[in-house]
Amino acid sequence: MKSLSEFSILGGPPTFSTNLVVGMPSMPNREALHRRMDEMLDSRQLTNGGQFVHAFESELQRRIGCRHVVCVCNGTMALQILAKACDVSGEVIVPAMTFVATPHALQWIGLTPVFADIEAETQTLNPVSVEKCISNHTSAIMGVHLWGNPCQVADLQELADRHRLKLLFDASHAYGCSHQGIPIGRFGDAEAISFHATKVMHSIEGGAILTDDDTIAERCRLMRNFGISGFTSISSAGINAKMSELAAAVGLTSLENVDEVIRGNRDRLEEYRAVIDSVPGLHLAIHRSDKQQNAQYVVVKVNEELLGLNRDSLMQVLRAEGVFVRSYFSPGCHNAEPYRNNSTSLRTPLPVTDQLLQEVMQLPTGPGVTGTDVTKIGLLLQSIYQHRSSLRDLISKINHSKANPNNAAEISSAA
Ligand code: T4K
Repeated sequence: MKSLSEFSILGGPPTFSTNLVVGMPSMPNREALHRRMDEMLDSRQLTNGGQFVHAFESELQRRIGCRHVVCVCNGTMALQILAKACDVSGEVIVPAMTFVATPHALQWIGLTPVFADIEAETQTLNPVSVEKCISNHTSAIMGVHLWGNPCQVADLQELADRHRLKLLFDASHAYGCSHQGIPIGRFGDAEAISFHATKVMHSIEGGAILTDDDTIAERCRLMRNFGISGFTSISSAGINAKMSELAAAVGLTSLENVDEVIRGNRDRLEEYRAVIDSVPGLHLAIHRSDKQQNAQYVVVKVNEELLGLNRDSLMQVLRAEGVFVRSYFSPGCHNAEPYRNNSTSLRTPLPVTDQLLQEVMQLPTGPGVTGTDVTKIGLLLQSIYQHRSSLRDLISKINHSKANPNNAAEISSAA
C-alpha cells in the first residue's frame, strides 16, 4: 500500500514506468504472417478480391455461422455500406453512448442519427426510449453491442417489426460474443463489425458486414467495389471500400490466436473482479454472462459518494501512476458536434446515458497487461481509497493551481 507522499501526483515514482493502456493491439504470429505476405507478394494479387480476402470471409462465416461476410476497409465504411445496402433513409435511432463513428457514419451519408437512451445494466439501447424516438421519418434502428454486451435483440426486433423498420447493429466491439448461444453477427437485418487494431481480433484496419440476407450481401459486395458488376457494367453508385490482401492476411493470422487473446482477457476480467469488489464505490459494470463475452473492455462504474472521489479525479490519480484508464465515450455523441444543438437528433432525454457517461471508465486489459499488473492496480485502488479525502483535496488544489499558476505552493504543503 502507498503512503500519501508516495503517490505519483505528489512526485513519487509511478507504479508502472510504462503506461498500461486500453486497446493495446494483439500481435499476430509473425512467422505465419510473413508466410502469408510472401504468398501474397508471389501471387502479385494485392487487392481487388484476392485469395486472402476470400479466405478471411469464409473463415469468419464458418465461425459466426451467418450466410454472408463482406469484408471492407474499416468498420465505419461497413456501417455506411450496410445502411446504403438496406435502403435506409431519413432518421436512424442510435445510442449516444458509443464511439462517435456510429452516428458519424450515418450523418456522413445524409442520414439523421436520433439518440435514444440506454439501459443501465447492459448500456445498450432501451427499447422503451427507442419507441419514443420513432417518427414518420424513421427508417431504421441501429443498436450497438457496447463493450460486447449484446443488445436486447428480441425486444428491438419486435419493435422494428411492429413499426416496419430495419434493424441493424454496430457489432464493432463484439467479435467472439454471443447472445443466448447465438454469435453476434446473426441478429437483425445485418450487422457491421470493426477489425481495427484495438479490437480483440483485427486486420490493422478493416471491417465487415455480416448478414443472412442474400440481397443485402450482394448489394454490399457491389457497393464496396464502385458498384462494378462486370468489366463493362456498373449497376449502382458504389465506392472504394475494399479490404486489401495484406489486411486480410493479418486478419486471418489474428483469427488463429483470437481464442487465446479472449482467454487472457477473461482471466484478467476475473482478476479485476476480485480486486474491484474489494474497493467501496467501484463496481464492474458489464458482463451478464462472461462465457459469452470477449472481455475486451473492463468497464468500471465509480460511485463518488462511496469511493470519496469522482471518476475524473480517480482517473487523474491512476494516469499519474501509469494506469492509462479511459472514459469512453465521454462526453457522449449527443454532446458532440454536429449533434449537440440539433433538436431532431435530441428529441428525448437521455438520463441513463448522461449518468453513465460521468461514472464509467475502462481499465487497461489485453495483451500488455498481466495478472501481476492487475494485482498491483488492486493495491493501488485500495491505497487510493485509504487516502481518498487527502487525494480529493489535493486534486482540487492541483486543478485550481492549473487554472491559477500562482498558487502552486499550496500543493506541496498538502502532502
Ligand atoms: N463503432 C464502434 C462502437 C467503435 O468502437 C468503432 C471504433 C467504430 C464503430 C468504427 O470502427 P473503425 O472505423 O475504427 O474500424 C479507437 C479506435 O481508433 C477505434 O477503432 C475504436 N472504435 C475506438 C473505440 O477506439 P482511440 O482514439 O481511442 O484509440 P487510440 O489511438 O487511443 O488507441 C488506444 C490505445 O492503444 C492507445 O493507448 C495506444 C494503443 N495502440 C493503438 C494503436 C492504434 C497501440 O499500441 N498501437 C496501435 O496501433 O480510438
